Amino acid sequence: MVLASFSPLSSVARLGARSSAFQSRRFLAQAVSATPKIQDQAKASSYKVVVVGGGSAGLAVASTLSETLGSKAVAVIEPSDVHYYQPLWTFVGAGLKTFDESKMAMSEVMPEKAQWIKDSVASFDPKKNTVTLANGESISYDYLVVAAGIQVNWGKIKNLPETLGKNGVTSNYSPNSVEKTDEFIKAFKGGNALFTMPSTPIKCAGAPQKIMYLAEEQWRKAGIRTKTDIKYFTGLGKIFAIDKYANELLKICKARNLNVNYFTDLAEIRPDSKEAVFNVLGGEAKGTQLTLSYDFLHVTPPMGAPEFIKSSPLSNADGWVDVDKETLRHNKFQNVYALGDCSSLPTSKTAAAITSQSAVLKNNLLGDIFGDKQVAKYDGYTSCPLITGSDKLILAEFSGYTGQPQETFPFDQSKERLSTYLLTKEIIPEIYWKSMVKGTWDGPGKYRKLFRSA
Ligand code: FAD
Ligand code: UQ1
Repeated sequence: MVLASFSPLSSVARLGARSSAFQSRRFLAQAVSATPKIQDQAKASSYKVVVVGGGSAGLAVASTLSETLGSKAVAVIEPSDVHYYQPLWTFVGAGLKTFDESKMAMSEVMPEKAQWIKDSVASFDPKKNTVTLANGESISYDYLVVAAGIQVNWGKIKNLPETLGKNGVTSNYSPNSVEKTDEFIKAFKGGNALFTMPSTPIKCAGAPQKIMYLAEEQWRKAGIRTKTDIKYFTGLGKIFAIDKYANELLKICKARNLNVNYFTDLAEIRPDSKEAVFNVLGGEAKGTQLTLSYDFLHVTPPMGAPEFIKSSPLSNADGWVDVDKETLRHNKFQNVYALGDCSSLPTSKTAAAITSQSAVLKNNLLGDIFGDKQVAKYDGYTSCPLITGSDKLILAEFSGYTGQPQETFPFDQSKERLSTYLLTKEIIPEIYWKSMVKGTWDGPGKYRKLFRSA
């Protein structure tokens, strides 16, 4: 395979310089029909790099790799016609953004020089350097990047699949129900409002409580707060993993009369009696169940590693793609990398984390290809913009590896602010569409260094 001439040493540094070319490419992509990007299945079945998943992580990586390695060198295997900017769903659920603003046709965001294979991966054979598609076809690679996201296990809550989107039961975690959250919040007339967070790992661990703050604000403004009881149930023992932010969140819950319950995991919904049943996982009542009636129920379902990864040789004991936490290289198969929600990286699963992870992965993979041994290392950076009202936000930024804050700005980000709210609502989505999916945003690290050195 012929590769474009490229110096791997400066691969990540040069991403920014290419951004204007990338921006104009998006408009070009909109003008061109989607079909040429979809692989003619009869042609290539072998690629320099195969990327599994065209979500936040897959596109951030595939854009740069396909620009660098040239047409036909990179394939993205992705079954969905639509790409979602999921972080916007908290705003959509509260009626602060439209659902349409969170989505883009996959054909518009798929990198122009990448081959889009519109199918799912069914299985991996890393010893033979192949993946098998759902249609039975085999695709081979020199390098594999796994970016297939997390699996949302709706069926693990009894009756959730059939009750979702009906009679006050909703979730911001599905494109099919996120607009129902807004509808049900606005239709609510008072009573019991429950918000849940499971005991499993999830994407964006702050989202289950962000929607509670936004709903409470709306009900207060609508004058029904005094006849509304709001309870938050988490399967975990803390409201947020990092104490600096958890302490502020607890103050807010206290001031706004939001009742926080730990080690209580939603197990069942009884739609006829409008009851939610929780398993108690800790404390004196451990092993018992708690049943509460609801008038509004926002569910964050349990999540886990995708089944097709869990059952593959790529997974660790918990089912995640087993990669080195610094280099993102697979611990057993040297030509395999993973990032994002499906990876074993022991940090909080967010799009923000992927900004740093993708830069590290691209540096290291291009280093393999071009024979450069300068290894980049991921430090566990992640972020959770904790929206606490329609004009305020706590911008948690930290390393999941050290548990220490890693804040970008020269002010205390644990305090609620309008500036960080506007940044998250208006500026970061622009960065996402104009830069992150085009592979030119490697996170706010350089701004953090700039502010720290000033
Ligand atoms: P995804 O973006 O989910 O993409 C995975 C892709 O893989 C999908 O396109 C899927 O179709 C594809 N795929 C799945 N199975 C296969 C298969 N078998 N073969 C091929 N392709 C496959 N993050 C933040 O940084 N900030 C926030 O404020 C924030 N808020 C959030 C709020 C909500 C309500 C939600 C749901 C998420 C939020 N996130 C936030 C998390 C963020 O959206 C995810 O962490 C991020 O999208 C993960 O990217 P990913 O590429 O790993 O997975
Ligand atoms: C970020 O870079 C990012 O990716 C585009 C997010 O995803 C939605 C985020 O939520 C955050 C907070 C960041 C970090 C960016 C800045 C400017 C602090």
